Amino acid sequence: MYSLQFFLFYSIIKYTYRKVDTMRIRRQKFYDAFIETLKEYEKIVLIPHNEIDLDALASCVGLYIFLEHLNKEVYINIDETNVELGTKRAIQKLKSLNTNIDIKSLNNIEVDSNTLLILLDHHKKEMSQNPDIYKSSKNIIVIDHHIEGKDVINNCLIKYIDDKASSATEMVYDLLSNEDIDIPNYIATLMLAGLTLDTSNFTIRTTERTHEVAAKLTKQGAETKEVQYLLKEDLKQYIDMQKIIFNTEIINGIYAIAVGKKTEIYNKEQLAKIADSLLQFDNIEASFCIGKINTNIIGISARSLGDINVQKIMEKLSGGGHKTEAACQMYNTNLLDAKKELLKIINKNSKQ
Ligand SMILES: [Mn+2]
Repeated sequence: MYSLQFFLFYSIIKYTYRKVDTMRIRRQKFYDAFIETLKEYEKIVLIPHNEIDLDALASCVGLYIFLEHLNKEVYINIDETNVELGTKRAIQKLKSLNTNIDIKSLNNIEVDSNTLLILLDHHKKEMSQNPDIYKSSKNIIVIDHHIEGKDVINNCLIKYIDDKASSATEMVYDLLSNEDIDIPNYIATLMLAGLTLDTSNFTIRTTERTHEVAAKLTKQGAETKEVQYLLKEDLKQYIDMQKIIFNTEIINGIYAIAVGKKTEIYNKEQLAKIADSLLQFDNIEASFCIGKINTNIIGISARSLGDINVQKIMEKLSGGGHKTEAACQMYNTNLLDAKKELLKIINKNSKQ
């Protein structure tokens, strides 16, 4: 009995350490490669994704501070007409504080074959704020925390995708802490907002590391009241979301399926957000949000608390992802048929 207990204890310790170790080694490897690559470039443009959210902005701003510390010429490429509400507030504040963060639209930055481009919080060119930028330079680094998709950029200098990280901000924070760089108060606030947004208030994708980073940002002067202000939602969008949630059906007591309106086109993030929020209700183990993402494409976003493998369910619909986060796209069908297909798979799945 004693030796069994000892064996279990030893295995757990060994496993935990191995996990921490590989993560640490991966981070260190990226750090070394990143620093080495940076030596070859003086001018760097940071590129967030389309409809910039607070994680995309905060990771860009955090990396900006890091690169400025290394005396690089840095720009953040933002088309200010195409940003989320919280991001708009943050950019206004950054400008009023005279932080010297150089936010420029694409036609105001000279990009040539010696410019380094860094994609943050996404890994597909077509999701970038200005995909035209890739015509001028092929030197690309990707830093992202999203599950790697099929059309990821292949010929880049460094591809650092860590889907265990809560946010791109958390990944960038590692760089800053490695160099012991002081983060100005408002930027710490912005970074905490990025973490809070992507973890839906530290309820999903949150690890010990996420809490650690949040604590350190608070120590650097991040203000939770300001975070709350930045995360204030647009009431109309919220009502639209509630309307879909209102249309939720519960299957077998544990699956929640919400369906969007026939007349509305949603973006994938909206579907994901709704699936995320359905998980917070009593007894729900897995959630799905079905909606049109194009005139002839239906998207399904799936989430699970962990016991139900939504990746397997989505794979049966030619999609993919992870055990707890997955998605698929269906062509030439309608919302009703898409739901029927999904129900078939769920019913089969629960009989197994
Ligand atoms: Mn993100």
